[in-house]
Amino acid sequence: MRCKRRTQTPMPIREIATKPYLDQKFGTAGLRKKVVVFQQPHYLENLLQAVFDCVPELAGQTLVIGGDGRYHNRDAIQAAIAIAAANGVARVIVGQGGIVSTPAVSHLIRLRQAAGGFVFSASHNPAGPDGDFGIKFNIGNGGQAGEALTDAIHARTKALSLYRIAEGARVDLDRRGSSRIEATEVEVIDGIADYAALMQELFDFPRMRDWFKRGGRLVFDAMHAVTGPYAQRIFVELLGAPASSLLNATPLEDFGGGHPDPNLIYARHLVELANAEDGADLLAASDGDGDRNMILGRQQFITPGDSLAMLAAHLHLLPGYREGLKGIARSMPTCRAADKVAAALGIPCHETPTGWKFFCNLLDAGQITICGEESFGTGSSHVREKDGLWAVLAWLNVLATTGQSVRQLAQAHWRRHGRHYYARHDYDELPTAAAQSVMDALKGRFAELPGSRHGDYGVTAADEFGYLDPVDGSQASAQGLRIVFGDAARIILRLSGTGTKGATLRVYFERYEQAEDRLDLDPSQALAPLVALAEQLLRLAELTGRKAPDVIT
Ligand code: VG1
Ligand code: CO
Repeated sequence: MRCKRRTQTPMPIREIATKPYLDQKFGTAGLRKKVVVFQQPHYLENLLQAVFDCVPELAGQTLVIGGDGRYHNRDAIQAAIAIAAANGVARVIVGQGGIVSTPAVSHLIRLRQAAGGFVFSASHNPAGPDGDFGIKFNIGNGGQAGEALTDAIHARTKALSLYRIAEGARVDLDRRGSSRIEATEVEVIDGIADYAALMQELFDFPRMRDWFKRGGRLVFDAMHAVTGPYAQRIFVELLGAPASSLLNATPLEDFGGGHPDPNLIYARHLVELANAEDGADLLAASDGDGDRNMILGRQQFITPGDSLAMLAAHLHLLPGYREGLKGIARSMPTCRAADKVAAALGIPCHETPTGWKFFCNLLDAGQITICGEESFGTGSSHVREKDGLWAVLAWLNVLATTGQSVRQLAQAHWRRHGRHYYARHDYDELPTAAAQSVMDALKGRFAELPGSRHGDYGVTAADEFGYLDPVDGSQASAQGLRIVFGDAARIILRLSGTGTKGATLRVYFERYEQAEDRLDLDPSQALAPLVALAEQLLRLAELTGRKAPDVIT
């Protein structure tokens, strides 16, 4: 038996005094704050200690750590390793350079049977010294901690007076290999390889290689965030796409000053490329931490809700999904296109609150195979996070397998299932009271609205969405307000849970059309009557003082 030296360690484990923090509450996806907030002495340490206190099984087990490469990523990772070591974690697995995308962290947790993982990211929120930072904590199934746990962590952060840390511990994040801090083994790994291997199990790589050989053209924009190296490995090295297929593929600490949010505003240049005469066959982008995706084809933007529905309709053609789909889920504000596909396939379609964590129980219980959100999130049972590159590969595989273009696939889909025109209007950085007043005013009209008519639309229901998890019976209340006009349309209102300044009000519009001559309308014109109606019903200009939304996606 080997004898462990326990005294005179070079990196003593210290208990350091901290004050309780009151603002460490997790939102829709982790905790997000300005970088300067995270840079306060003991702030991150306090939060991490609260996690270790609330998840005692991390001691003696494996912890995965990754991040999106943004400013403060490396410092946060060093702190997390030192605190993990002081809290008895047996093994820390961290991505080289601190780079691991959110879906790849989810996969690593599952692959290495870790007890949990940290993702340091504020997703698409701008980065840099004046930007945002964030942390997500994922549990052993690879999914984000649920509300019961994050509430317990929050309670703990408000009570802590000490945290434990292996003082002075520093790991060379750029060199792959193992080292030790006290009794903890720290493994710096290639954060791309295991994820790329998983994609090769799910998708038909030879067929996609062939698609490129036959002249198929892809443009993928990594927006200077985490997916650059993944795209390089998968599209260029494994699939043989020309290197010129990739835009902004080097991760930068400030994301190049940009806003890596793949949508019609922040990835506008892709829309222009798609509309160009000689546009590529598939154009796509991902966000800061690699979990979102935007899909376009030549002359055709695919809304996230349509992407979910169209992928659901074709998924059985792809190697990892030959057995067919068990079920589909979408977040409540996501358009109901997926419901039509589920009905046609004779499988259930679940409606969940916003935030990927609500899909995880359904995925774990084997009740769904694919799920998605209107916010450019799509994913499947392969991990417990939404997965941007997965969605791009799924589309690529569908194109390669069917031989059809994105536009042909979309049009055939709408002819069969009808089309859901869709848009989201965001009012950013509102005073909290103004945002709340819009919500309250609508709630105040819930009794009178059902049965009322407004132009072409009759209200069939007006309510606040709540969710009863069919797997564990947990409940989530106050998950958004809905005005439902039967199958024809919906207007939905929610307050964001990811912002770092003021309140963000989101208004979602959905209009369904089945008539052959209404399948190819200009989306913003198709939605104009509903937008006008919302202005009347919600008094947005009056209550917010804003003439128009800040962002339309
Ligand atoms: C937004 C989106 C939601 C998404 C969440 C996290 O939340 O609406 O659909 O799951 O961001 O996305 P909210 O509460 O601001 O509406 V991301 O790419 O973390 O990581
Ligand atoms: Co994200």
